[in-house]
Order: sequence, then C-alpha cells, then structure tokens
Amino acid sequence: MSRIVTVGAAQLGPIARDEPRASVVSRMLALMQQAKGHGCDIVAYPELALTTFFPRWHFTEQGQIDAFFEKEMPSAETEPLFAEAKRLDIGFMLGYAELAQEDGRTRRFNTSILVDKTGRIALKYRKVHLPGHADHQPWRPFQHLEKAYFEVGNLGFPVARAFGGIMGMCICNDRRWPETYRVMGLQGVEMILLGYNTPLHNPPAPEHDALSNFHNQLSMQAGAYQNGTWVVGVAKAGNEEGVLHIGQTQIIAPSGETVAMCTTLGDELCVARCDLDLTKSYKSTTFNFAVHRQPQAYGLIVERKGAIPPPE
Ligand code: ING
Repeated sequence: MSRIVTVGAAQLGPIARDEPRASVVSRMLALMQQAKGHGCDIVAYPELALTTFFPRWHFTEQGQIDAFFEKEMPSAETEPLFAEAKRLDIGFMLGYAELAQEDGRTRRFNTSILVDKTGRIALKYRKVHLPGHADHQPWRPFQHLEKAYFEVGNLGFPVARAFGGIMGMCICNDRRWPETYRVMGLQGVEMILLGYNTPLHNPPAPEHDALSNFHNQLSMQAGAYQNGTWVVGVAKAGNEEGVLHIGQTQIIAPSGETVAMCTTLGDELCVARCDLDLTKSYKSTTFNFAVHRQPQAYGLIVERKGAIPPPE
C-alpha cells in the first residue's frame, strides 16, 4: 500500500527590502502553478516568505519592524494564495511574521501555517529556537535580531492529520536541534515541512562558513532518519540585500536520503512523490520507540564524583 503525497518545495530567491508583498505573492503563485503542473498535493514556501529577512537590520521604531508583519492571515495581499490554491486544488505551507492580539496584548511570532486543499489552516506553528541576539551588535557585518523581534513560540511542536498522513512543521534554526524532530517523532510524524533563511556567513563562528551547506543537509537528513519521517526544507536563497543565503532546498526520505534538491539560488521548484508508507520501514524496526527507547535512562545525568572534572 502506498500513500503518495507529491510535494513541491518552492525555493524563493532574494526579496528586496522594498519589494511589495504583491510582487512576492505573484512569484509564489507562479511556483504554485508550476507545482500543480507537476501534480503536487502541497507546495511549501520558505520561512518569512513574504518579505526580506528583516532581522538582519537593527530597527529602533516598532512601526518600522511591524511593517514586515502580517496582522491577519489571510490578508488582502495573501488572499490570492488561498484563492489560487483552492482553485488548483493544492495545499501549501507558508512562513510569515505573525502579529497577534493574544492574552490582551500584542504578540509577535515567526510563524508557519499548513493550509489543506479545502483552504483550511490544518496546522500552525510558531518558531521555538530563535537564533542570534537581542541587542544591537555593531561589530557584525549584519545583525540577526530574531530574539528582539519575535517571542519564543508558544504552541510546542504540534502535528496534525492532513494530506493522508501525520504532518508537522518547524522553522529554520529549529532544524538544527534534535529535540525538534524527536518531539514530533514521538507523535508519529510522517512529514515535516520547514523553511529557512540561512546566511552562508555566521559572524560568531566564521570557521563554520565553509560547512554551511553540509550542516544544513546533515541536520535535516539526521532528523529524517532518526525519526523515520520525510523532511522538506525550503530556502530563501541568494544574495539578499548584500547577505548571501544558502539554497539547497531539498526533499529527504525517511532513509535520510535526499531525493530532490534545487541547484540554483533563485525561485526554483523541486518535486518528489513522497510515499508516507516508507516511514513504516524505520518506525517499525530501528526506530521503534516503544520497543527500543529507554526514556527512564535519559534522565540519569549523574554527577559522578571525580569522574567529571569540576567546572573551572
Ligand atoms: N537562520 C539561521 C539558521 O539556523 C544560523 C541562523 C545560521 C544559525 C548559521 C547557525 C549557523 O539556519 C535562521 N533564520 O534561523
């Protein structure tokens, strides 16, 4: 038995700081139509897909920051995505900056939604692992101020039944943390969709720059294999406002093998027919959590006197 979900990973090239949302949405619609032409059930877009990656700049005025946020979803500018998806009978994953009124106050999250073929928001996720720094750090060639502009996500790592399987999401830096995949793996996730904006240069660790693509692929392939799930990683790529972002948008099988990858740094779709039943081969053997995992042993972090040198 096969449960095939055909996925279009829709990489976006650079988005200029002053590029109107309508212009970005038309680029996304072109990729959605291409995806439909390839028989896709889902088209997945990057993190913060509607605007340039604005955390690279230090803003002092909240109004300047909020210009990059969506106050409602769908909004007048994003409604065409929902309408066209419905017309084409295709679902989509969209990353965006969410400005919400919750608990009597304004809250800001780095968010993604999964919209099914009926246009329903089947799943919502708010980024938990916010990288970078909260204060302006002028020594850096560019800032990474997600900790200043977003709150840590408050939805955990939920999964939902959609597209005939168990679907999950995460966002960018989340993909580097094994906990991200395992928390969804423990819920039986069969496909994780994620977007990213990843500068090639990491100012605090330039010695990692040459390994940026390797670490990107390693993180996602490991997460896929160790939890028996498909992983779809979608980049915002290319030289965006003077900062080079990696591409390497790719679709990874539960084996950990990359089955499709983009090869440019622009708007590009890569497609794969993903059989969700391939997850069983790992979830029922090597990573059968019920049979092989030993959670009672994981809490035993024992300070063995003498064995571990005392902190300096
Ligand atoms: N970007 C980067 C990411 O995790 C980063 C931040 C770059 C962390 C390089 C470590 C090394 O891919 C976002 N937006 O999280």
